[in-house]
Amino acid sequence: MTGQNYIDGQWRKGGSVTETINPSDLNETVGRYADATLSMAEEALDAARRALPGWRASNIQARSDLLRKVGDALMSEAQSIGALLAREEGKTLAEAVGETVRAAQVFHYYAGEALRHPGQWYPSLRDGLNVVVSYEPVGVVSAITPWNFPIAIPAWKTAAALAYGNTVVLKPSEFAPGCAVRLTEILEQAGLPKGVFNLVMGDGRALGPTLISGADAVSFTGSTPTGRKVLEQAAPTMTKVQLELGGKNPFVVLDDADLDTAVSAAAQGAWGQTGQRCTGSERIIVTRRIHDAFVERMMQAARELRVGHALDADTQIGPVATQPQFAKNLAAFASAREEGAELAFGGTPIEGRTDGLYLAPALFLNTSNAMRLNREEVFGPVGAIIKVEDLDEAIAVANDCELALSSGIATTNLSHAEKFRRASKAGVVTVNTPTAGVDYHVPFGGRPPSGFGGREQGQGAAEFFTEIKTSYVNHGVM
Ligand code: UN1
Repeated sequence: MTGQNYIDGQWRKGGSVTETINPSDLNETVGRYADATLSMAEEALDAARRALPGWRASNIQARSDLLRKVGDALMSEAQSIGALLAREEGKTLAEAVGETVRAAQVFHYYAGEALRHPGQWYPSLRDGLNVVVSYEPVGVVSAITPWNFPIAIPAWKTAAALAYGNTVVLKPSEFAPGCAVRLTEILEQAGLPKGVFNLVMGDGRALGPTLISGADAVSFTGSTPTGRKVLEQAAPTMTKVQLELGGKNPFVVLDDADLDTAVSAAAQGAWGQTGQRCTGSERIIVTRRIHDAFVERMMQAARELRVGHALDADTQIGPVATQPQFAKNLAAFASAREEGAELAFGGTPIEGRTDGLYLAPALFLNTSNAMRLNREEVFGPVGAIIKVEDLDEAIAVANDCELALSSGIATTNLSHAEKFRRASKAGVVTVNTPTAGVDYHVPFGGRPPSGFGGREQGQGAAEFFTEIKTSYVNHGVM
């Protein structure tokens, strides 16, 4: 796989080249991508700015048809894009194909939303006037995306921005830009006018400030510390900001839970997709009477999970995506043990059939919220059990955390579920289902510092990617 930057309808070489490595097999280079220079990022923003008047005025049926075509192409290429995704990022082929299908569905959804974009009419307080509230494009959008969902997140930022009449500069993660290149090829083939969508690749620290100050809006997904920097960099130009950031998500298991449901949701939440989701369940809060039975079943689930090469048919947990992340996970586990957490399973590198970043899913017991393990996001396959007495203590422990993205509960008691749902301070709450895994037609995101500046997806996207115009019209008719 090779990839270049795409600026004003032209494929462009950059200053240097970044290579990506297959985390399932460190001896395999997956892609070679041209890094954009700062002046290329500026050119991309200028191209998006020039293309804006035409795109914002474009016919909504034509816009919708184009987004549908992109969705169709993503759907028909889901196997090959999924295979590239699995090779470059390391999630299993099933997860990767599923993610590509999701990206296709997102384009189809926004093909409909482009047509279904209402405004409001109000009678005025003043005789002879009425008021029209309409929603206009924000303008030039910079989308800065992470490596963990390298096709879904570029898709849901790009499709939404385009549907509401904005132009886009996408900067994917330098660790997995391949899918963004494929998406760009598809957008080009669908006939998007030049400049409406641009791709620049490279290091976010170098390109970020330009992409933020030169855009009207920036939609960023990544860590909370980086999100804070994005917000600071957006302040002087007052660039509109949408931040989807870290999680340290609690999953509560009550005495009255159905054990199968609880174990499957907790295991999927903690270890699914190698734990590399901001919505993963890292803190598993379990009431005393079910604790031992639950732990025994979680140990069994961990033992049965097959960790291996992302492309092997029987693999359930792929490798850790990058070497720096692998080292960070091991350091976090070592520090957890130093502060007294009991490592009951995994947490150590394992051998695979190839030289990959394989890590056995980790389960810690006897942990508490006071530990760093339960305060700082670990972007890896880890669940830490916190034993509590009852629902009230579970709620207190769940909410006792700076981050507030998602939270979940396993219970068969409707009132317990409702009490938790109301008390949780997270932006997403799940009942008897994992804290990770979200629908695209409803808002997604967390409260600060897990998120800032409005939700993504569903109605959230319509709000972020538009600006309100309130028009008072004196029609003179009494
Ligand atoms: C999911 O849980 O399916 O980076 C989506 C992330 C989130 C998306 C999670 N922005 O993990």
